[in-house]
Order: sequence, then C-alpha cells, then structure tokens
Amino acid sequence: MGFVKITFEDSVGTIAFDRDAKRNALSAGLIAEAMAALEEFQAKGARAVVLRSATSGKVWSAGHDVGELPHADVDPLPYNDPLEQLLRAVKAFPAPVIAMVHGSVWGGACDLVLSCDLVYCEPTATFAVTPVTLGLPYSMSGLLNFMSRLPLNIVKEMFFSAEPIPAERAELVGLVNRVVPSAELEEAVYGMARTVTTRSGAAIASAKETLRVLSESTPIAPTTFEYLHNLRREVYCGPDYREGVAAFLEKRTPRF
Ligand code: LCV
Repeated sequence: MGFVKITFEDSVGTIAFDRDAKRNALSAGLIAEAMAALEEFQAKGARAVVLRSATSGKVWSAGHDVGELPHADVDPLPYNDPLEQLLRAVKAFPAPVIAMVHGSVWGGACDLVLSCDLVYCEPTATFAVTPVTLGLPYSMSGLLNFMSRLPLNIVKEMFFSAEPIPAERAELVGLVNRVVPSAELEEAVYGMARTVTTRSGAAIASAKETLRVLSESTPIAPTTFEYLHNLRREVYCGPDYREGVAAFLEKRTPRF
C-alpha cells in the first residue's frame, strides 16, 4: 500500500504517484489505489482531478510495470489489464483530468497522459512510447487514442522509434497543452483546475463524454477486428515479445 498520495481541496482531487523506487511504474497495486481515488473523488463531486508525481523527480512514470506483463504467448494488454482499466476510468471521469508532468514519461504512462483531458509539463519533460523495445504489439484502443490526439506521422515516429519527444516539440505537435517553467507548473495546473471549477460541471461532463464517444467511434467489421487481433497475436506469440520482456528483466539490450 502507499503507492499514491491523494488530496482533495476546493473540489479538486490530486493523485500523486509515490513509487519512486520503481520510477512510478504503473503496477496493479498503484493502479488499484489510483482507481479507488477516482471513485472517491467522483463521490465527493470533484470538478477537476490532477494526476502528478509525488516526487517531481527525473521520471513521471516508467509506464506499465514490466514485471507484471505476461512473459510470452499471452495478450500483454487485454481489455481487463489494470492499466487499460485506468485509461478508461480517466477518460470516463465526469470532470477534467489534468496531467501535471515533471520528468520523463514512458510507454503506457504516455497513453495515460494522452488519456487525460489537459497536459501541462515543465521544460525537461519527455514523452516516449516503447512497445517496440519490448517486441510488444500495442493495443488497438491505445493506438486509436494516439491517433485521435496526434498527427499520424507523429504517432508513427513515436511508435516506430520509441525515441523520447522533448517538451518543446511535444507542445509543437500538440501532445501537451503548455510547457511551463518548473517553478510555475503547479500554479498553472491548479489555476486551470480552479477555473474549471467555476464553470458548469454538467456542461463540461456532457462535452467530455461526447468528445470521448465521438473520438472512439471507429466502426470496424468483426472480420476486420479479427484481422487486427491476429496481427497482434502473431507478435505476442512470436520470438520478439519473448525476447523483449526477457531482456528487460535481465537488464540487457534485446536482440530482435
Ligand atoms: C518495472 C521498472 C520499470 C518498469 N517496470 O532507474 O508501452 S509499452 O507497450 O511498452 C508498455 C507495456 C509499457 O509501458 O512498458 C514499460 C515501458 N517503459 C520503459 O521502457 C521504461 C523502462 N525504464 C527505464 O528506461 C528506466 O528505468 C528509466 C529511464 C525510466 C529510469 O532510469 P533510472 O536509471 O533512473 P532504473 O532504470 O535504475 O530503475 C529503477 C528501478 O525501477 C525499475 C527498475 O527495474 C529498477 O528496479 P531495481 O532497482 O529493482 O533494479 N523499473 C524501471 N522501469 N517499467 N520496473
């Protein structure tokens, strides 16, 4: 227990990741606490939520806890994966969720940032999407989330290279709403949160849910879904995924 710190003040909830020993890797335990916090905030009628790191150190979150990924031959990002559940909970929360980013963001944590409604970061923040370093076939819903937020060529650059995108470029391509000097980040984020609390919560909740449904409404035929799922299955049942996870756990460079 104790993987997140939560506060609730003036109708604004804050969830702060507090697992620096593992660079705020999003484990099932940390996610369970974050999900419970969202439920508590909703019960209290929160008008905004801030997602941040308690340490404000080098790493905002190292992404999915790789130690909790299946090692081979099993879909690593199934619908009921804890991180997938958190992404859906953030998107469905009936008030704006604001990502306040200090430091580097990796893998599934990038998907989490892009599941938030607004993203603010400080100048040293970076954003990297890393499934190809694990030989991992990313989820269709995750790819769609990036596609709905970023130009396709930027999505492909991020997913094909796994290279971190620095804050200045992240703002340029629309990954973040604003880059703010570190000393001003907290005020910028909570200032926006306060502004949102003075607007109609009902109108915001309706607009947020409408935008979510419209941005996810990509009708595909069942055979198309099966085709795409088979593309992923061939990867997570293949040699690259087995090698990628093994290399990570053995702290060595993968050989694909
Ligand atoms: C478990 C970790 C992790 C971690 N899990 O500190 O997007 S997808 O599809 O890939 C998705 C499945 C996903 O999100 O996969 C995870 C993607 N994340 C990454 O590739 C980032 C992996 N981590 C790193 O590159 C480094 O840890 C960073 C750059 C984040 C921080 O480097 P730093 O030198 O500050 P260490 O690498 O020494 O890590 C400190 C401890 O945190 C663990 C890591 O194993 C180490 O644990 P021990 O002290 O027990 O050895 N750790 C880091 N990331 N994602 N555990």
